[in-house]
Amino acid sequence: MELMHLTLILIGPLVLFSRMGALEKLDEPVLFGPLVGLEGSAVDFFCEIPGKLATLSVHYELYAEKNPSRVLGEYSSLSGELATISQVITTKHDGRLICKASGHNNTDIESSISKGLDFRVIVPVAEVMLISHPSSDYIWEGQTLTLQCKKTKGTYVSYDWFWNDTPVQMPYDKNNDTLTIHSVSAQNTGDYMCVASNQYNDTTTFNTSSNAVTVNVKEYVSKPKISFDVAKNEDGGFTAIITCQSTKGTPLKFFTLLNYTEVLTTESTDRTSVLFSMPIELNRYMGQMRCNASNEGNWVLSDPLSLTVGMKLNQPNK
Ligand SMILES: *[C@@H]1O[C@H](CO)[C@@H](O)[C@H](O)[C@H]1NC(C)=O
Ligand SMILES: *[C@@H]1O[C@H](CO)[C@@H](O)[C@H](O)[C@H]1NC(C)=O
Ligand SMILES: *[C@@H]1O[C@H](CO)[C@@H](O)[C@H](O)[C@H]1NC(C)=O
Ligand SMILES: *[C@@H]1O[C@H](CO)[C@@H](O)[C@H](O)[C@H]1NC(C)=O
Ligand SMILES: *[C@@H]1O[C@H](CO)[C@@H](O)[C@H](O)[C@H]1NC(C)=O
Ligand SMILES: CC(=O)N[C@H]1CO[C@H](CO)[C@@H](O)[C@@H]1O
Repeated sequence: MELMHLTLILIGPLVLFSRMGALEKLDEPVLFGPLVGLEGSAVDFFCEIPGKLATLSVHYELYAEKNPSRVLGEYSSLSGELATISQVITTKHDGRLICKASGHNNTDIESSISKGLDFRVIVPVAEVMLISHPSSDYIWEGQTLTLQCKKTKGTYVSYDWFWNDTPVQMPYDKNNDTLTIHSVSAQNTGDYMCVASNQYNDTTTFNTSSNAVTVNVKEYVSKPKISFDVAKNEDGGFTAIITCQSTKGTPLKFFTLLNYTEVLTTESTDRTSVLFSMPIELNRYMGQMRCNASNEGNWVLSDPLSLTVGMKLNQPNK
């Protein structure tokens, strides 16, 4: 029993060795041809085994490395000639191509595979559309604006971005087909457009422009400043002219005059300030005036202002 076991182990490797010895392995073939092709164009790839005997018939097959179960083209070289494999280029050819050489109608010859040929298939870029996120008519300052240049067709595409017809200069993140502006400000308002392009060779390039997208950045109102002047009326009474001013903020702005919390009056304006006038009595505390500035984005209260007009009257007729 011990002995038989030992014999089997010895015989195993011997059988394997003799079978391998009977197989003739082809040398590695070399695949060559152009490195780039236009979709739909005709391209010839070539494959050969350098130094091979002319008498050996070899069958060559072209594959995409990513899909080894699908033969893209083949050629039988019966008298040692260079294998020419003609192809009409489709996106299946994009990536690493390999050539497999095997014995023509001879399974006793072990096949071999070439090194890869990195081939790029250029599909001319077409129909790009600029999509904005958020997609509303306007965006508030501080938000993130993302613009995507979405293509329908095209490979190896690069993108150029335009703002009011000039190349985008402001800081942004550019990633593939997307432009991201973090924390937009009013300066980012304008018309955006992208141009997608790809290139086949030095003279043949393709490009296509997107639609323009108008981005309107709205600003929040800044804290209003409240101040007042006093004017003397014709009838001898006095009027306080209260100014509320918010230098920043997208119109339409609303200014509300408050006596502490009580709303006295509201005005809307597309300017930076409004004037409120109010009859006052001298040497009397008229209240704690504040103004509230708002637009659709936010509202901010001013500091309070004590409205007291004391006056030493130095008029000669008094
Ligand atoms: C660009 O897009 C491709 C495909 O959509 C993706 O695989 C790749 O990760 C992207 N590149 C970056 C830097 O995000
Ligand atoms: C680029 O490709 C076009 C179309 O195939 C061809 O007519 C042209 O001669 C090529 N130009 C160069 C510089 O190879
Ligand atoms: C797009 O192509 C045209 C010619 O077809 C060229 O004049 C223009 O400069 C190209 N635009 C870009 C952004 O590459
Ligand atoms: C503001 O409120 C104070 C206290 O309630 C009051 O005395 C004053 O008359 C008010 N002023 C106006 C202008 O309404
Ligand atoms: C300020 O104005 C806004 C918008 O009109 C309003 O919602 C808010 O209550 C006001 N604030 C005060 C303190 O009156
Ligand atoms: C007899 C035999 O197997 N013939 C094959 C030789 O190879 C070609 C392809 O190159 C086949 O079409 C034949 O059937």
